[in-house]
Amino acid sequence: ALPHVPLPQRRQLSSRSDMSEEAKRVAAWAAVNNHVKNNQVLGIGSGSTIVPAVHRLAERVKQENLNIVCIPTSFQARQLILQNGLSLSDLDRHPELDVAIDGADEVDSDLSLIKGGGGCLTQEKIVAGYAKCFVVVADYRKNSKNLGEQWKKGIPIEVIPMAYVPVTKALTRKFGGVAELRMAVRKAGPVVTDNGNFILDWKFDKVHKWNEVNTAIKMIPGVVETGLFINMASVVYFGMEDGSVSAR
Ligand code: ABF
Repeated sequence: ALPHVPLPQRRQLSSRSDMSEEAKRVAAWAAVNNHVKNNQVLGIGSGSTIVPAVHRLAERVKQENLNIVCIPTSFQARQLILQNGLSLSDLDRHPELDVAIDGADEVDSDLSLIKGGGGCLTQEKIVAGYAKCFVVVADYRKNSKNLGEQWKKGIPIEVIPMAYVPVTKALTRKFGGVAELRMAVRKAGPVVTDNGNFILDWKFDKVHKWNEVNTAIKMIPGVVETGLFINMASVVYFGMEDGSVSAR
């Protein structure tokens, strides 16, 4: 059984954005309180929900004098680890992780995830894939019955730059929908990932068997990784509107 650590006091919330920040915070606290133990190697995800998780982790490391090594999933995660005084390492030295904690763009009833809205899907999938336990933290807005109900921006697919046009064609010919090259703010050029690649956002037009589609997309030459995380999450903590946490 997981050790129970009480959650922080709830604050008075005024706006909707306060509410979702608080929802992220309680989910993040629940994940760190319940899954982090001494002498672990931890994967640190990307996005905004991971920020309070890293703050809570740093607090626990300090208060409880924990020996924790952190493996980042992005440049952002690396900065967060360093700024919070945590110990930074890599998969060369720690190829097996105890726990990876990360956010998601959408979570369905089978714990299938869409990730990669922040463009870090490849490193996130690698880190989660080598962790014994993959813990997802999200606010209530990410919870859906079927993939695509909440997240309207499409499934991110990381591609090798020279292949983005043929991959777009092959993807939509095979599976329908529309795939758009993700552009940087002000559309000055494409978003370039931490791995030097581009992102296609695939807006699918029907419900697929996601496991099969994920495997098939990965077979398209030029595709590096997809933002479909199927059968990977061990548990998801949703921070709810009322400040409670619901685990699935
Ligand atoms: C990462 O950050 C990504 O996979 C996902 O796209 C995003 C979630 O961000 P947030 O926590 O800000 O909603 O986890």
